[in-house]
Amino acid sequence: MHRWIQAPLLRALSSATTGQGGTTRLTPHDDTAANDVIRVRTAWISDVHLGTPGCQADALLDFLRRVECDTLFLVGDIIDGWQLRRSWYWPQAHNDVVQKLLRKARKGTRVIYVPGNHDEFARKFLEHSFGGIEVAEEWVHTTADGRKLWVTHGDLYDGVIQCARWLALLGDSLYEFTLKLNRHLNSWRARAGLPYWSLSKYLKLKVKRAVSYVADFEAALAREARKRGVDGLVCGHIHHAEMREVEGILYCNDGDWVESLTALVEHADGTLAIVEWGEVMAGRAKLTSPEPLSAPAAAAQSGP
Ligand SMILES: [Mn+2]
Repeated sequence: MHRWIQAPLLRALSSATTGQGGTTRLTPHDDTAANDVIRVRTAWISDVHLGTPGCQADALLDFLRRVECDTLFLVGDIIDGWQLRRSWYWPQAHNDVVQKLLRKARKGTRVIYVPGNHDEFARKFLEHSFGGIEVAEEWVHTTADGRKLWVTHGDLYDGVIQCARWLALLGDSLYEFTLKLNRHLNSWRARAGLPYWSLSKYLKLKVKRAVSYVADFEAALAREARKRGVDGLVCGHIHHAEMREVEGILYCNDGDWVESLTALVEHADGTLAIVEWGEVMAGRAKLTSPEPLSAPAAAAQSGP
């Protein structure tokens, strides 16, 4: 790998595992992750892409079943209108996600839907409510410790989407192709007993970091946030969960549910955390099926 690609890639990978900005990450090692229901004050999810084969609806359903929150933000690209227009794809699990969201709204969770570019059709219904789900172009959320967070999908500050829509659509097709490749690769990896590994996430980190696309996006959003006089922002859109200071503004990206299975949550005290749900599920699988003592080790212990 070339040096100039490697350095930003390593930076990206290390910041992804350590977390920054005085915030914590919910991992399977946290006490809360082992319990059945995780209670948080607020949760943000985005880039679910219902209506596409890439959408990992089952993992999201698991998240929605286990995470209880007062307020749930749907931060755009929840339904993929771009792809549904090309070909109709709507399995039962995608219905279940919609039903689960409506049910949450009915049971007292405040659900706020901030549309993105793939579900821009929903922008026609701003200030309306569907089955208790409020639709808004953007939002300012106040955390329990009094910080103001501006909530927006982020596409309006994406140079590629704003300047060259045709390029965005081409990129979309290439992206679908790598996701398809990723599915085949991972069904092979699963058969070989290897854990899930995201090819598209890996490629995107390498390519996008190299062309400083992500950095430009983060800086543009931080500037917009400053104009609004808030302390931080929550967005999605680039399918890369992140929480760090950008130009003095707390930049939070809640990731996506096609590759990284991530969400952003706010605990009761206002602490923010990125939740890696793939890891939570893997940790739970380990907890429920403990490894039996391997034969040689058992023999050694009971030996003469
Ligand atoms: Mn988007």
